[in-house]
Amino acid sequence: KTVAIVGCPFSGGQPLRGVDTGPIHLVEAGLVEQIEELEWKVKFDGHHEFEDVKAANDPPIGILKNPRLVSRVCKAVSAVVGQHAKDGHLPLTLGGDHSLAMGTISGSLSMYPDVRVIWVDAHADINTIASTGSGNLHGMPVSFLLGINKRPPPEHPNASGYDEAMAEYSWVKPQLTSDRIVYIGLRDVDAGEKRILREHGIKAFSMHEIDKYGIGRVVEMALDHVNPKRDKPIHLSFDVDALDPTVAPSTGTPVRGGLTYREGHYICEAIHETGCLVALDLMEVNPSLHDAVAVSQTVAVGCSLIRCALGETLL
Ligand code: DIR
Ligand code: MN
Ligand code: MN
Ligand code: MN
Repeated sequence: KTVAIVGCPFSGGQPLRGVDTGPIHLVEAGLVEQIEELEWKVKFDGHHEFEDVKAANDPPIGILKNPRLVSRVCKAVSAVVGQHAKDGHLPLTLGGDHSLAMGTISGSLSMYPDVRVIWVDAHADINTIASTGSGNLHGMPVSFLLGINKRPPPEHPNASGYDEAMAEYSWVKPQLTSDRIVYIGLRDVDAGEKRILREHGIKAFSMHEIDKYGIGRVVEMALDHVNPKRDKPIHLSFDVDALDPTVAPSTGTPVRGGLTYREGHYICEAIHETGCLVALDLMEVNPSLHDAVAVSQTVAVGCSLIRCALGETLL
């Protein structure tokens, strides 16, 4: 049993600096030692350096920001995560912003073509080239993984850039299918994203369903949807902003009304219990936001979620 930590100090998928220091803070808080206590071997050779993939000239494509940088970083992350998976390790990717999941999930798919994705987030991150309002690629990774980017109409701001953007992201094999991803924790979904979720029949458990059924039943229903026999590999992509901002304040796009401390942990514990977890992402910790107390609280909860997904139990 080996966890391979992939530290990704990267912020190019969104406008706020600081999220690139998330992985450094998580490791400095003692994450490696904490995972070792759970009887995993831990492989960590320092944080990823993306200098070699930095595009010299990276003007927006339409309204997409840092499009070449995000693409190249994610492509590099995909190769690293894919290699760890092939080595038989469990890749644990520390973000960094959530655009990185294009890389991590592509990497998982290269080893496990039938991987199931559980996406825990306040946001659906499924905007397309045609639907994005912000042009921030951390709001878009799922659309590339699903291969649902259609050409926008000619009057659209991204219309003229469509071919260039699709060429830049052509390395992302659209291998994920809409029945193999499930969301938990949503509460800030753009109108265009709601349409996409409906159009593709993508299962999502928002905070409304969590209030209605409780987190226990929601996780069970989510697993029943993507993994009814509990025999398929699972990639858990956890955006720390799924948690309520009172629990995880230091993140770039906090949204009120989120998961409680226990609800977040329960998700990780229940996924561990399936025995199907093959890859884990912990994303969007931004240690430059709010005071030192908020930062250490957010970093600590990030470490704690990771430990639970890797088998820490209460008893
Ligand atoms: C919004 C916000 N849907 C966008 N997305 C965020 O920019 O596409 N994702 N914050 O994490
Ligand atoms: Mn390895
Ligand atoms: Mn996200
Ligand atoms: Mn989010």
